[in-house]
Amino acid sequence: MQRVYLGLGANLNNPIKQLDNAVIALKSLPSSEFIACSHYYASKPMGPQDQPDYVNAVACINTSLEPEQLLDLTQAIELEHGRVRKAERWGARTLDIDILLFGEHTLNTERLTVPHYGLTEREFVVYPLQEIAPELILPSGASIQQIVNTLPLNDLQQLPR
Ligand code: PH2
Ligand code: MG
Ligand code: MG
Repeated sequence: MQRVYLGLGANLNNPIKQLDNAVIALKSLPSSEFIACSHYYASKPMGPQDQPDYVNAVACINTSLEPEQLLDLTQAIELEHGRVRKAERWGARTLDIDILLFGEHTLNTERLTVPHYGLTEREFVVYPLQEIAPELILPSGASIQQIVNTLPLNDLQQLPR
């Protein structure tokens, strides 16, 4: 059984509803137990600025799935919720589910880089992660608290539940 943290993001088609649906779908993943989801956070777009603001959150599950099995299932959830893969890097999307951390593992396969490469630089990942896992230590040895201390909020806003 591994503890896995997932980054959730959306900025099209009622982003809050997209995240609600993602949480419902994560609760029915096979061989997995849903542990928690952070508050939702409104965030300014990273990347192209001519796109709507995002809503982001971090969810936690325990799973006995293999990393690539989990990736298949989270990609299926993205597609079920209307995600269209586009060429534009960092462009708008209805639902994005990123595997941030997979237990203590460091993975570098064709399909998966874990920890997620942008994790420590993105306020919309780091703050919600700290909310649900304040004692977390990353595989690099850095604590989530240390990372929060070096990362400005950059307009991130916790939304009421
Ligand atoms: N995701 C992107 C591109 N830019 N900006 C914010 N604020 N939140 C995101 O989740 C996000 C982004 C592509 O994955
Ligand atoms: Mg993604
Ligand atoms: Mg992403």
